[in-house]
Amino acid sequence: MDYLTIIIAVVALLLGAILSFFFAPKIRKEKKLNTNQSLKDNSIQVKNSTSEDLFILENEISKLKEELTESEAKISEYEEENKSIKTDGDIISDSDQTSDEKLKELDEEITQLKDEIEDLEDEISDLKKSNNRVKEEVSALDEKVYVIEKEKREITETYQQNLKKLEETENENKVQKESLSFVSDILNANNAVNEKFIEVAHKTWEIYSTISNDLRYSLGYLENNFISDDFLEDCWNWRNQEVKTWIKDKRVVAIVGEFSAGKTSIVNRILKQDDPNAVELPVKSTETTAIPTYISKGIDFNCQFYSPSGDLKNISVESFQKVTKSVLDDINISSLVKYFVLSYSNKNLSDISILDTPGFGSNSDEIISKTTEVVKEADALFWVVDANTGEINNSSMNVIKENLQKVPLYIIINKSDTKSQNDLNDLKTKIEETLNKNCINYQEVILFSHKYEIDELMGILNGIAPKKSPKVISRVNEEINRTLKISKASLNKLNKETIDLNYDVDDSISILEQTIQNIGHSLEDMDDVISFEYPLFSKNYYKIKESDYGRFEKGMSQIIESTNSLPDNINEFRSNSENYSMKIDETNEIKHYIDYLSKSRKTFMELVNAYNPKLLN
Ligand SMILES: Nc1nc2c(ncn2[C@@H]2O[C@H](COP(=O)(O)OP(=O)(O)OP(=O)(O)O)[C@@H](O)[C@H]2O)c(=O)[nH]1
Ligand SMILES: [Mg+2]
Repeated sequence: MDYLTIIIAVVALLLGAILSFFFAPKIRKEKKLNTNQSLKDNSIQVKNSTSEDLFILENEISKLKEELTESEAKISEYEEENKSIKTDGDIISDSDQTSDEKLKELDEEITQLKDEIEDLEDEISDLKKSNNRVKEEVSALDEKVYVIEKEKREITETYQQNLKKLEETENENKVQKESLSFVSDILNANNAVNEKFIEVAHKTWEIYSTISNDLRYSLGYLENNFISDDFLEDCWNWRNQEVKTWIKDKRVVAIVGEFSAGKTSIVNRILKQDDPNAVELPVKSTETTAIPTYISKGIDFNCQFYSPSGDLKNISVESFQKVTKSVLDDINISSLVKYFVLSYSNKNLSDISILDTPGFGSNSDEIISKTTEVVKEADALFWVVDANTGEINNSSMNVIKENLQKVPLYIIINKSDTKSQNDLNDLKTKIEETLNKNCINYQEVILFSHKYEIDELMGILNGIAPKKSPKVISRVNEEINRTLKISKASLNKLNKETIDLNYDVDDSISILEQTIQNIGHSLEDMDDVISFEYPLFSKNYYKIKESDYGRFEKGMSQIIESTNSLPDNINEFRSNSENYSMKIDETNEIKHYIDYLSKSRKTFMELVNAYNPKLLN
């Protein structure tokens, strides 16, 4: 390769580099403009773009510097060669001259390039300065953004909290409105227009009060008055059963257990059988049933409630359905409502009355006492366990042990649809073991789900023996008759004793009379032996003949003797008279008692005969 070719290559290379540098500033300028624009738009983007620009420029400058060094090296190499040619006396050709000129031009261009590089370096330094400024601005902006974002976060948090509070208050208001409207419905409820109920309530109340007042009082005379507190409780239960048509002569089954175990769903399942449109009882995944609810057969659907004072009142189905635990949480409804009484014309309910109860949960103590109170009327209990909670827990075991062992107990493992058959078998075995370990008497453990058929469950319900109504009325009748018989026998005995005592009194009177008579006789006798003398010459005097003195002395000692016996005779008379009058009082008392008891019995018999004479059998 000759020198000329080398020079041309170097020049071309340099020209290429120079050209690229001529256009680069333009691009950079545009970039800078764009960068400034984006700075305004977004400080972070500006910062990144400026750094990128700098990076590119610095890269290009270092590349140019490398190329420049390379060119300078080649030029000096070429000059060296040129010098050596000239020194060797070679002929300098035209082309050599041209190359000198070109070298010169190249030199100039290099100088120009150096200037250009200097300019670029100045520009870089400016750019760095502006970059720093931008960085400062960006960091100031960042700070502001941070503060604004913090404020925004705080405001959002406060907003969210307020929103939550608002929702809570709205919910509370809703619940309070619902509970108020429920209480107002209850307070304004009309008495159920059920003449039969009113008549039975009235008649049985009269019978109950005759037993608890008149008869109890009249029988109070007896040491072992059979009308004890326990007997009166039996009478009250009898009266309740007579009045409560929803339990009278029915198998009463109470469904109990922890909340959300699915107790109400079991009732709904039975109600829905054969009647898909039956009014359902409220069911939720949270604590729901708030008031015990009886479900039994009636001519039509009917929604009523039974008050603690024994009134049956009507309530709308809407009011009934809006009552859940959350609605009644803050009000003590037990003073207004004892339980709801619903009737359905559902043939599955013939002879059966189901009592759905509030589940044990948050405020269990109160629920336990309320439930224990109402389940007293039941003939059997169904304890419902959610298959998903597994075991019956300790507190439930205690509730069962302490309060629910008076009638047959069945265990239902509910929601069985959510478990495999194997799991259910294991659970059943586990529950049976726990029941046995805790000495809890139970009939059987049943698997159920609201998705199952109800035949098996209904079979168990129908097999429960209804509790026998306590035979209090016939018992009262028998006891009155027995008491009257005893009292009359006592009266006869008293009459006899009075007659005997009367004789005693007569005897003591006779003795007293006799003593007094004896004294009289002695005095008369003594009087016979004393004669009054009127001598002429002396004072008057009494005299007893010596032969009569014996009589006189005898009379005297008889008088002394009789007089001495008088106090005893009087005492005997007194004591006999007292005994006699006591017997008379006793006799009068028992006569009066027999009269009173006979009258009470008469009232009682009239009331029972007017209500239901069969009760006397
Ligand atoms: N998978 C399934 N879920 C059920 C079943 N029975 C009830 N549930 C659900 O369990 C939840 C509670 O049901 P409820 O019937 O209200 O339970 P409860 O025992 O009456 O509850 P409280 O009235 O609060 O004592 C509801 O979400 C029902 O849908 C069942 O057999 N299977
Ligand atoms: Mg319920």
